Amino acid sequence: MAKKPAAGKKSKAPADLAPDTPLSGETPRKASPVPAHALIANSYVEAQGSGGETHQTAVEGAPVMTTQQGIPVADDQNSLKQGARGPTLVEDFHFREKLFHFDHERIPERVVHARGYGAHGYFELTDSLADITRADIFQRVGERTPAFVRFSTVAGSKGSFDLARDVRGFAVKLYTKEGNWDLVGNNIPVFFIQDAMKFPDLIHAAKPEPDRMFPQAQTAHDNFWDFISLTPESMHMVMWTMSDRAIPRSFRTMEGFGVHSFRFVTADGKSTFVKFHWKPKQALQSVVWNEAVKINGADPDFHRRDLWDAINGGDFPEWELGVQLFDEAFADSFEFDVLDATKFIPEELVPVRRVGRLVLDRVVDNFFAETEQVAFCTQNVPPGIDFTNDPLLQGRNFSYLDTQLKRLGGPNFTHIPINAPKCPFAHFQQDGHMAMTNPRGRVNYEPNSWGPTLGGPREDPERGFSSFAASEDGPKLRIRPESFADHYSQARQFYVSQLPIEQKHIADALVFELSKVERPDIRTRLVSHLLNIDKTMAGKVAEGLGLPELPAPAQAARPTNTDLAPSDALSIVKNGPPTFKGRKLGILMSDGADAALFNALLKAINNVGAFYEVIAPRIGGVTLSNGVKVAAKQKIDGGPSVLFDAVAVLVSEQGGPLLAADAAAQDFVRDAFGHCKYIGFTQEAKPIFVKGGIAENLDEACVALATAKDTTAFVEAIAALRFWPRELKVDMDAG
Ligand code: HDE
Repeated sequence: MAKKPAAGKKSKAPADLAPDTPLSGETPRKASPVPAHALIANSYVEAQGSGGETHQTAVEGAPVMTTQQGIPVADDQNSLKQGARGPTLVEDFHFREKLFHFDHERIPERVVHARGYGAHGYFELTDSLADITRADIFQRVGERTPAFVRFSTVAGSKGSFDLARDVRGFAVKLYTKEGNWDLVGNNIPVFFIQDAMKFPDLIHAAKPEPDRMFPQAQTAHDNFWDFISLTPESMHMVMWTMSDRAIPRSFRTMEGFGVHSFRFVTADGKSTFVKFHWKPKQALQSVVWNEAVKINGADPDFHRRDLWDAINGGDFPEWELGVQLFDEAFADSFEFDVLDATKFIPEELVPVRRVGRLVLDRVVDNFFAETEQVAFCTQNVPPGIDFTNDPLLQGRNFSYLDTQLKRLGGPNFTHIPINAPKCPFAHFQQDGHMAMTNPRGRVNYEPNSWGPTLGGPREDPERGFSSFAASEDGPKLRIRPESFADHYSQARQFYVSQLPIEQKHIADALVFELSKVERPDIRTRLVSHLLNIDKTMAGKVAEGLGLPELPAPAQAARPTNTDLAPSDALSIVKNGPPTFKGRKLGILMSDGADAALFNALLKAINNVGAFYEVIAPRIGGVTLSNGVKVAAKQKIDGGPSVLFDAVAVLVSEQGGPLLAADAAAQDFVRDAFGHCKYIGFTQEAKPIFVKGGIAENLDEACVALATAKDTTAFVEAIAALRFWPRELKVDMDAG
């Protein structure tokens, strides 16, 4: 046996980190209550110490570490052994407890929407709906209801990257005074399928293929497009997921939708149909595909970091709650079935009435306890809100409760603080794994004869939830209604509502995805559906795929209605922000950069409520022309331009050629240009543009910065976010 060095010597425990000030964004740890006796300094001398003994002492002011049972821990560095080099003893309960707990740290990730990020906030009512619903949350203008929101991607696993091309979950838990209301929506108002029966197939097809377990978090593979091309009802949703809606710039810049038609119900039982919308105050914004691919490498946590930074920076994300209200008469006259989740109701037909605002103002204290353990259930609705017969919603009402049992391990997940109602609650459900709030007293059943004080909670026919008294009749059938049969008209309506640049992105995305599909027949089959949506688009996709000839259009159960009016609300670019507020400018700098210009730029950025980051050759920062040192947020190769909404290059005469030789700096300007971003620059930046291959093509969105006035004009201009005409010049798919 090899002789172990330093036998009998105890290795030093790592120094305790006890920073006085937490690092940015860190919440100071709350001390857990420890018994006073535990605060005695715990020091010991080694059994076999022969010089160099380590005396560990308690860190003054820090809580003493204990086991889960509260027993103070003397040594968290070494397991208990028989002799310094001997076997570890089973009696070491601290060691066993630590490993046992670690071994069980994981719970099953969500089968869909595994990767997500949550934050706390509140909903504030701005317009009363008291005449339409008895729901308590909609009664009193100005009243705030606590909220927790979790955003997510659908297909990727928990550790996947944020900028997958995917639908985003937009799940809102509202802790109302009459129980929790979970509005579990998406950032797209329609869905792939009409009947919950098909959900497992859809998800199996979208997830990594089961034999090889790739590709991760991508729909660009055979199984997905095979299923989709055999499921014409998905065509409308596919238009949305191939659009830039599926690659949002931020959770803050996307809309949310309840998708299904729900019901509002008054105290006297009158029902109004309702569709829910979340409209971002930050306006709509997405990235471009080539950028998304690069963001995933540069910062896989791009969306969660953005939300964390915005909230901690005091720029609280906000959405307005909008409702589309309609009655049976509208439902009967509408061209599509309001129970069909592959259809939406254009805002031009039924206006979106804004009735409240959702503000996210607090990040979580602990990701696992809150974001991972939050359990949304579509069936959580308070009195005044009710379901419709949408077969997707009906299926979801079963699935969500069921999935929480598996994920959280027992029926008492409502005892976890993030899931518990914040209003009084009382019932006779008891026991089970990890019960925390069993009912008190002798009585755990009803009816009982113990009277109002001892007898526990009783039902209240007045206040209690009562379902809308819909009358249903008919034979039992496994069938889709005729009224669900049109699969292409709204897909077309969505497509024709887009600006040409947005239509180009849809066709490009289809070409990209289908080019990853190995079986030519699947590619062709999908194009046969596109022909029923828009012939020009289908032609472009076919050309992009190199199809020898166009297939015949897919057989359609209903002919495409080409007369549906385009809707401006469906375009992202038409609904962009009026200013650069809440966006981020990346400033690439070198030593000697013009101090006056830099300060003017910062002032202009601050004036509009935007953010900036300095990117420099060294993380230590740069020294400006006036000798002032500026810290960098990113070293050049860690801060590529894809992370920013616009960029500026402020370099000195020496800095220009220096950075021009750096591949990361070349990429910085080349990508900013290729992604149609606005670029502000000092003349000294020209060598970088030359090496980046863009010097010859500078256009009006490449803005020279010489004076303070230039910086104000630049910050005004960048509110446009992109200069799209450039794309037609730099993209070989353009035409
Ligand atoms: Fe979900 N969905 N879903 N879904 N869904 C889940 O529940 C399901 C659907 C949505 O941040 C699961 O807690 C079925 C539509 C979001 O925790 C599961 C069907 C919409 C989230 C489930 C659908 C959604 C989920 C997995 C077809 C938009 C994440 C983990 C009938 C309106 C919530 C979980 C969070 C999560 C089932 C379709 C949104 C398995 C059966 C349509 C935002 O229960």
